[in-house]
Amino acid sequence: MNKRNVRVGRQLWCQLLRAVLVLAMAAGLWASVFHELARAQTSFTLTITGMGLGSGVVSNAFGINCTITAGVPSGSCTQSYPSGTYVSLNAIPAPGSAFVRWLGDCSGTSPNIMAGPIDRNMTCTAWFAPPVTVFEEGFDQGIPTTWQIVDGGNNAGNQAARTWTTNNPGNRNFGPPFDPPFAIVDSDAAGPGATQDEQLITPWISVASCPGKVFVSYADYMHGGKVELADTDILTGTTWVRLHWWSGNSFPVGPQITTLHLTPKLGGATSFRLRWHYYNTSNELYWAIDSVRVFCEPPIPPGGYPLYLPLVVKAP
Ligand SMILES: [Ca+2]
Ligand SMILES: [Ca+2]
Repeated sequence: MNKRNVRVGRQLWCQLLRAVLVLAMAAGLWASVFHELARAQTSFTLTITGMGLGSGVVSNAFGINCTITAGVPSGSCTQSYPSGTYVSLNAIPAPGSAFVRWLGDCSGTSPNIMAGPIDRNMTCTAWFAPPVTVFEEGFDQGIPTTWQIVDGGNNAGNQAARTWTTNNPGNRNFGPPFDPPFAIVDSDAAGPGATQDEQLITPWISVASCPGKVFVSYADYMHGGKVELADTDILTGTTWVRLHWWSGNSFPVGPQITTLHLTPKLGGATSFRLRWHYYNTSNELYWAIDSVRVFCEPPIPPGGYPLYLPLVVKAP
C-alpha cells in the first residue's frame, strides 16, 4: 500500500466516522424530541378511595365527584389529567361524619387541598370518621312511656286513630325506610267529623358529650290532603321552635329520611326535646315517623388522628 492509498483510506474512515456521528446525533436528537412529545401528550389518572366508617363526598370542578360511604367509593372517582397538572380536591363530610385526613398520594388534614403534580397514576384516600349516635328509637315496643303524647283535637270518630299510635289503624304499608312498627297519626282512619291536633314528643335528649354539630334523622312520610300542617319542633327552654314543616300542599313524594341540623337552634343548650305536631286537620290523610336518631360529629384531635393503625388488643 503506497502513501496515497493510506491517505485515501484515512479520509474514508474519517468521513465514515463523521457520518456515523451525525447519524447518531440526529437519532439522539429525534429520540429526545419524541420523548418530549410523548411526555407532553401523556396523561395520568387520579383515583379517589375512602377509609373509615364515616361518609362524605370528594369533588372538584374537573371531573371528580366521588361519594364515599363507610370507606366504599362510588360515582366519578377516577379522572385523567395531563401530566404535571395540579388539581383541587374538596372533601365534604356527610351530616354527622367528620373529615379526618388524606392518605396515599395526598396528605394533610385540610379538607381542601391541591393534589399533584400528577406525573404518574396517583391515588388519594379520604378518611371520614362516623357520627356518634346519642339517641335512637324505632318504636319496636310501641311508643315508649318516656315519650309524651298530647292527644288533642275533638277525638270524635274512630278511637283507634284518635292520636299518635303504633297500632297502624289505617293499615298503611310504606316500605323502606320505614321498618314496622312505626308511629302514625292517621286522620283518614279517624274519619269525617274527627279533628286532629296531635303531638308526639321525645324525652329530654342530652348532647353534652357532642363536640360538634348535632343532627336528627327519621323516616318521614306526611301524605298531605288540604290545609293540614305537620311541624317538627325543638324545645331547649320553655318555647317550642319550628325546625321543619310539611303542609297539605307541600309534602314528600314518598317515604323518605329527613335529616335536620339542630345546632343552629340549640343556642349552646346541651339538651332538648323534639316534637312532631300534626294539626289543623280533619279527615285528611296521615303522618308517619320511624327510626328516630340523634347523632353528632365525632371528636377529631387537632391535626387529625396520627398516621399509624391502632394496636389490636387480643383477648387472652
Ligand atoms: Ca320501627
Ligand atoms: Ca286526638
